Amino acid sequence: MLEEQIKQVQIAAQARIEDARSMEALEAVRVDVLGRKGSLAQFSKAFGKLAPEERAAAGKALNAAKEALESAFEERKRAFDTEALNARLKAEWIDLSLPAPGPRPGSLHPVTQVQMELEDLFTSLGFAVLDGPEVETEYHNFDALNIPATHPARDMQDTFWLTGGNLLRTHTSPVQVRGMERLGPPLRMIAPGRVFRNEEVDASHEHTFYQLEGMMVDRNVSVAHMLYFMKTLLSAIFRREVTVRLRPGYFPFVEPGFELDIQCLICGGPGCAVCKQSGWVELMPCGLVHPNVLRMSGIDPDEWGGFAFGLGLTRLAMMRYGIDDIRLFESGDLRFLRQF
Ligand code: 2NL
Repeated sequence: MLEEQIKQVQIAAQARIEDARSMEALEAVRVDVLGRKGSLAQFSKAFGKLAPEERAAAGKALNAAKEALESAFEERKRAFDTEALNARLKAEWIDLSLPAPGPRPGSLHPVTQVQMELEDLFTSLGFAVLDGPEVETEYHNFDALNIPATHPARDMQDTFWLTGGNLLRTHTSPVQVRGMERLGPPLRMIAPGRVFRNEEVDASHEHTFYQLEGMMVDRNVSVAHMLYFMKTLLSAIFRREVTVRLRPGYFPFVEPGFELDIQCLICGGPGCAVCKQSGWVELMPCGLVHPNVLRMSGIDPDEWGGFAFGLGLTRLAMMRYGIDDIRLFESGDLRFLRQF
């Protein structure tokens, strides 16, 4: 019986498809069974000898076998394709999180990062960013700032004096003196940079550190303007509203002078180790520019006034990144630097 034979061939072929262990083996089965000279094709030849009603039934069986085998073949082929793809994915994957070959990319020093962020902020508020020499004259570092010759900052203990009377600047104020001389009023400027003091070095004292001073000179500048700018600045630095208070503070170049404190960001007021149980952290000396300082740099204090402030960039970086030893900043230790 032809239909029975077709069924037998189909079952045998199905088993061979299942058993095929490679794409090549599978293809060989396909040629044997479904090919032009394959076993199914042989059946068609035998159809001529059949009676018409038998032929119809046999044809139906043959088509069914062909369809079943073709889809079995396709299914097996898909399994091989998936297997091959999985093998490639396993063999050829690359870890994109690995460092690229070649020299390792560097990173900016943490103080530089804080400095650049503040430069962007002040630029957006209309301040010019000024630079100046690290070797200064006694006049620009002290006299022009109303710092009298008897002031302790002038002592050998505090200042690196150079032979010939110049010195390593002890603050970036002389950059602002030069700014006032050159720009004239009205003006808004900041002076970020490296400063030097003859300190006994320990975990919280360095001979070399970074400051950012700023100043605005215009008509009718008051403590209210100063407070507005300081609060804007501090919210940007700490990325949230901060509560501030002003205490009187003495600096020869401002009058009145203040210490600006912020409410402790760790405990929020009640007191903790960071704020030494006071609830406040001293952050920014500031004040209205002393009339003598304006006058010495060619600005008429009867017409113009200004506020000025100082900010320790190194100290700010320590607060931001939780660094507890100031000596790390100038150490050049790559294990430290690579963390930023
Ligand atoms: C500091 C810095 C302050 C200033 C710095 C300043 C500069 C000029 C005129 C007036 Cl040219 N003021 N700078 C003002 C207030 C505070 O602090 O190192 N304090 C310990």
